[in-house]
Amino acid sequence: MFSRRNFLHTTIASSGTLLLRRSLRRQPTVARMPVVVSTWDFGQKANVKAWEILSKQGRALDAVEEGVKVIEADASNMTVGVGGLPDRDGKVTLDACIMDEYGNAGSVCFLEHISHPISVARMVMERTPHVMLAGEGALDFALSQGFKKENILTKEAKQAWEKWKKSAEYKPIINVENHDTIAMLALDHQGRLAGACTTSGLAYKLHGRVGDSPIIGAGLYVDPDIGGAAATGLGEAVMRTVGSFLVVELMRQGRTPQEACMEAVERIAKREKQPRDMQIGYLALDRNGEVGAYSLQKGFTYALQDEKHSTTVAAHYYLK
Ligand code: SD4
Repeated sequence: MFSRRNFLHTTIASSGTLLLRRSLRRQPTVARMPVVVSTWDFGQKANVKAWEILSKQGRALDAVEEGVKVIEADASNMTVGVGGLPDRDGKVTLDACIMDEYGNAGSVCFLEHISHPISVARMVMERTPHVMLAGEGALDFALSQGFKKENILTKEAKQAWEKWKKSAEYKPIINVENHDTIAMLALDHQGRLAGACTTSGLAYKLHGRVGDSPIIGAGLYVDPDIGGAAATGLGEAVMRTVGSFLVVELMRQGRTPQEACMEAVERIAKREKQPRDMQIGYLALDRNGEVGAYSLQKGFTYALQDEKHSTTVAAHYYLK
């Protein structure tokens, strides 16, 4: 029979377990304002640029845009902007989105010939009444705003595609060797939050395929009152679970950024049939500057910059 004594006992025991889980789940990366975090090791290079802005009391939105542009412009990086690997028809199609401290959002997807899709996404946010523009419409808009049409398929990316074509194995899988979308979250000295995410998506994808990265709530989400989250990895799995929105909503319900990332990854691990064939990484930053990161498999890293740290951190992961 249910008694008050049993009830107290159960409550104390389960809150003890909860506390233990919480302490195990916390990563020691509490940062002060301002702070910037971004996905993967190469995020460090992007953080340096973002920090130039944040350390001069600049706005988080400018920091994330300028930060990810460093990686978009880097032709040696084959998964973002210039130098990105093409789809299976040999076309480089880019996805990007951005959110500001008011929760405004802008996005472009399936965009060709433009080296800085993140800046086009920002203009969609600031200069149109819309959130998302796609394909030719996004290109027309970019050109109307003064962007130049460029060839962003580098010699190296073309050669890699030609080599792939010989076997033309259609296997757009992201695993531990094949990744690199840049997503960045920043909190500035005034506590303004912003996020940006930009990618060329899966290499050799079907022409027209759009991933999670430009989808508000999937690849990126910022709620100014709670925090922000971003995803990298196999976009289809992130989209099916509206991953970044989920992470932010879990934080709203009281989870730490770390707990929220873990729960979102666990959800994917449980519902995907072959989780070992993919990689997913979440990064979260709450409005107090606390950071969380977690991935499905070993190998996900993120870069963090604040007044005291400039570092890359290997995230904990689910599949051992
Ligand atoms: C996509 N999420 O297009 C992107 C790819 C990625 O690390 O994040 N790669 O599915």
